[in-house]
Amino acid sequence: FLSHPEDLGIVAVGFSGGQCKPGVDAAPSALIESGLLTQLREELGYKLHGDDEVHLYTDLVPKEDPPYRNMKNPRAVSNVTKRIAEQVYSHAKEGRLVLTLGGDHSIAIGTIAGSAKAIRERLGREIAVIWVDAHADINTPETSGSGNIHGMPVSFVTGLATEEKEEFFGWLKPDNLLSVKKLVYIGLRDVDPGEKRILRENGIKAFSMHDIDKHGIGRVMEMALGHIGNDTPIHLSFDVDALDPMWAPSTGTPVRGGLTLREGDFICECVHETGSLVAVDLVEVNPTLAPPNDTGAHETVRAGCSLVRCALGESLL
Ligand code: 4U7
Ligand code: MN
Ligand code: MN
Ligand code: MN
Repeated sequence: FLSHPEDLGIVAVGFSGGQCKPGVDAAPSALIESGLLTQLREELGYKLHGDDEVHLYTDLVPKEDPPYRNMKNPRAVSNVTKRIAEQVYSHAKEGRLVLTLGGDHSIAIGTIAGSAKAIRERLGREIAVIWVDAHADINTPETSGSGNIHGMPVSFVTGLATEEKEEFFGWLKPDNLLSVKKLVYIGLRDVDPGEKRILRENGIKAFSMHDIDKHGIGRVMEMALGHIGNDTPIHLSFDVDALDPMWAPSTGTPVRGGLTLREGDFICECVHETGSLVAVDLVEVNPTLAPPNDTGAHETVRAGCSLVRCALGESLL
């Protein structure tokens, strides 16, 4: 699905407005400083495209941004994700694989909107999304208990949540949307009651940690990719909190009982192996959330780098 499989578009998103804890905006710099982009260039042979800048989007964050329909920072998140959608779209339209480094998971509203539209226009195809996360992130503004938009991105990109007003995600058009039939979750273990109802009522495919314990990650990946079907462009959205806090403690909403680092890497390798990958997001790394003198932040950044390298083909022999 890529015109130039060795060309990689990079979007570095230093944005934390989809939730309340500062620090997740520092992740792209931390990942880059630990050598991620150099590794992709020198070890994996990618040609990197991008503006070599970690975007902070400060010009898009209004001074006053009171809640709307229970959403916190709604104008900021809407403005920023609209801009991210344009950035991802412009890479994907050129036939590049797109790597977005978050940022909190609200940014996936932008990444998916951008890749869905580009793949539609370029190939006349719908994308599939593999959402790897402890959480389902499919609250609507009305079902959300927290009001944090990083718990809602899937409801917006699937059109389950809608809003007319341009300044509150009204810019999302049918071209930007993902079909609920083409969505698969892996790693779920902390799903709100309202989200469970949404998953059930829409027949959304989800593999929880229970399913991984029962079948093993190998069988789960066969089933997940089988659900999507061969020959479908894949957007991988990886929330580092899918990993067990043992491997990725520095994240805003850690949940025990998660994936091992090796299981996370394996998921990414399987997605790479399909040859159908068109976009990858790595989100929710928060290098500031670790006790001082603790190795947690370093370990989390290292885990994030490993996941990205696996998705981009490091394990190929
Ligand atoms: B993340 C939560 F209530 N469901 O909506 C919510 F448990 O991107 C958590 O997956 C959302 O880290 C977590 O606030 C969002 C909560
Ligand atoms: Mn999560
Ligand atoms: Mn998430
Ligand atoms: Mn989280």
